[in-house]
Amino acid sequence: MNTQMLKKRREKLAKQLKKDEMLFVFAASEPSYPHYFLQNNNFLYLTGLQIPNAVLVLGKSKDKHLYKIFIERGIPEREVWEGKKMSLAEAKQKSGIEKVLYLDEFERNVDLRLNFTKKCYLNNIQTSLNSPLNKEQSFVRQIRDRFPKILFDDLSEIILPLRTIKEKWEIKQIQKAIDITGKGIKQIYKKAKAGMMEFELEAMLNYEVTKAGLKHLGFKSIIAAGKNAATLHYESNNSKIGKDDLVLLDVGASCNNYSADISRTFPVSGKFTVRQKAVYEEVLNIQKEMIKMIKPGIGFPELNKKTVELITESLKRLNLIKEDKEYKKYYMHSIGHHLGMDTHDIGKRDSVLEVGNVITIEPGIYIPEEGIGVRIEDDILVTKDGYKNLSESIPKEIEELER
Ligand SMILES: [Mn+2]
Repeated sequence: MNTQMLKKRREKLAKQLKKDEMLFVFAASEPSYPHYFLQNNNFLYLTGLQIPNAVLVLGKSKDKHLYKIFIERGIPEREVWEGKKMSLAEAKQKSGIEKVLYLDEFERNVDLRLNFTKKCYLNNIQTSLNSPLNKEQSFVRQIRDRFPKILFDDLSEIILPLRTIKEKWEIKQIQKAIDITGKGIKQIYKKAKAGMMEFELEAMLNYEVTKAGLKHLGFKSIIAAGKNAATLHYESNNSKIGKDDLVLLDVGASCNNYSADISRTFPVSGKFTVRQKAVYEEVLNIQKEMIKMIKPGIGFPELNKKTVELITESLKRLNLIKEDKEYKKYYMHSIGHHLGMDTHDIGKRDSVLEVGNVITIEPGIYIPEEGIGVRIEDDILVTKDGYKNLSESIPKEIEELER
């Protein structure tokens, strides 16, 4: 990540701030085992820094923008155990932000500005009613108690238009994540056998991904054999694969926090049954139809409507339903979502596609009573003339899957 790119992002974001507005972006906290450190995506997007606990502050007074970043101060006695903290100079050099200070100076610094601030934007302030307050929400509370006139808003309101349009560098990261995910999927196609546990397939993927140089996946893999594939977010991956099972993979490696999101469904025996093939063909045809519709200006509502029409026809051909409205029994999600640093990337569900968006197209048909679940998902870049399928090279044709 070069600092020029980071500066441009910050400037674009800052432009949306009005006079006497401030913006706080908190880095992720240090996790404890078994979790690994995963930077907050908005913080990473704006600073390029992979350090915990830091805070980016952006302010606007008159016509001037002020950028500051606060980082942890290293304590020599602890650094013997935990390793060195990032220095002020290194944080400055990596982020391109001139003013880097230590976190113990944060409150005094911010206090001065809060006195004449009208509105603050923060990340992570929208959660759910029964979850404990996170650090951003505690900070909002701290401010609100002392400066009750200040308004608050979620950062996603103003960062969303930036993050949904991918820069060249970002597309490269997504492409790399996809290609490496593809390697893993191809290994699974080759090595999967009836009698294996689903988590063995998961291990094959993890191995390929780490061997190819990516440290982790973008989300918990779904490896679902037979009837498990009809559970949409099946993540336990803990069943034995039966000899005639279809196996549904919904997986994605992560490259610099950019995630792939690929689904493939294949017969573990190397041969579809007649019924499985019929269902698979329907889903594959729908997926291809839907991908062809991708172009700037088309919206998710329109894509969803068309998908439902096509799925309804398919379900009738498969003798699963008679009435149109019954389709919900066998197809219960939407056609896709924005993809990027978050697997289900920020981007509104009713958004209209623009050049530079990356989205998933993932129709599926799930028939629990027959132990069949099929989903096929590709990652699609919206281009000036239509689209580019970034995951085209990962086999999904029937002849490619049968061996
Ligand atoms: Mn997806």
